[in-house]
Amino acid sequence: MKLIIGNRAYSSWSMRGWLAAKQSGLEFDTQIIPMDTPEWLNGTAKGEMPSGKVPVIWDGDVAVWDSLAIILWLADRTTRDRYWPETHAARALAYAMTAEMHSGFAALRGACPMNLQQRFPGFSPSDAVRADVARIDALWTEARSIFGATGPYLFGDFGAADIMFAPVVTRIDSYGLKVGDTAQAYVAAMLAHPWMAEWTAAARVEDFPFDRYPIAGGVPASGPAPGTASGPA
Ligand SMILES: N[C@@H](CCC(=O)N[C@@H](CS)C(=O)NCC(=O)O)C(=O)O
Repeated sequence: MKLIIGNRAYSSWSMRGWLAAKQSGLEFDTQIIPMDTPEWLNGTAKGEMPSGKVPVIWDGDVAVWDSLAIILWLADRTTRDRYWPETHAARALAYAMTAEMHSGFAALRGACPMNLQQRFPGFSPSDAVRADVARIDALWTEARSIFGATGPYLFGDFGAADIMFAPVVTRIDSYGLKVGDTAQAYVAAMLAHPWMAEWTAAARVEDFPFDRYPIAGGVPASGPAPGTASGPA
């Protein structure tokens, strides 16, 4: 399989596609297509992207684009249990919150683009951003409290819901957004996940010209990657 992604530091959707591919346990190659190059902007770099967007996974001659579709495809290719919790009630919540994440939280997404090369110590969230964060906090707390006994992730074991919320975890960290204790412990667990640490370390040293960033008000997110012994928890 070949996974096509954009800039690791900025492409939240690519992060999901990559985590989904890792979770499959299947062999895959990763191809980075830097965003906003002349070839990206004129479309010539997008020949293998049916929607003109990343991520895309090519499984033989089958293309699957969109991070959620990639999870669904890879769950079919492996087992549903690799991605989704087992009991009906847990699975219902996992499906619903995953879908809510995929189609919602526009205020948070708009105001706090994922950026793994910067932190925003003085960021002041709008009421709309606070409302999105409060809803996410409630969802995470519900999943962790009711279904999270077997491990530190939303439904205990790492799975699709964690993959879908992974970029939000990084935003809470980068923008210093306040969540309750249960959600904060979940953020720490996610940032310490080896795949999150691996992605973040690669994102920190990425050096593609990219005019959309850096974002004003940010400071370099230098130092060890989150999840390492001396990095932020
Ligand atoms: N819903 C899609 C969204 C994919 C998406 O918007 N990707 C962005 C990069 S993060 C993209 O490729 N945008 C095209 C562009 O910037 O030209 C998914 O979940 O994969």
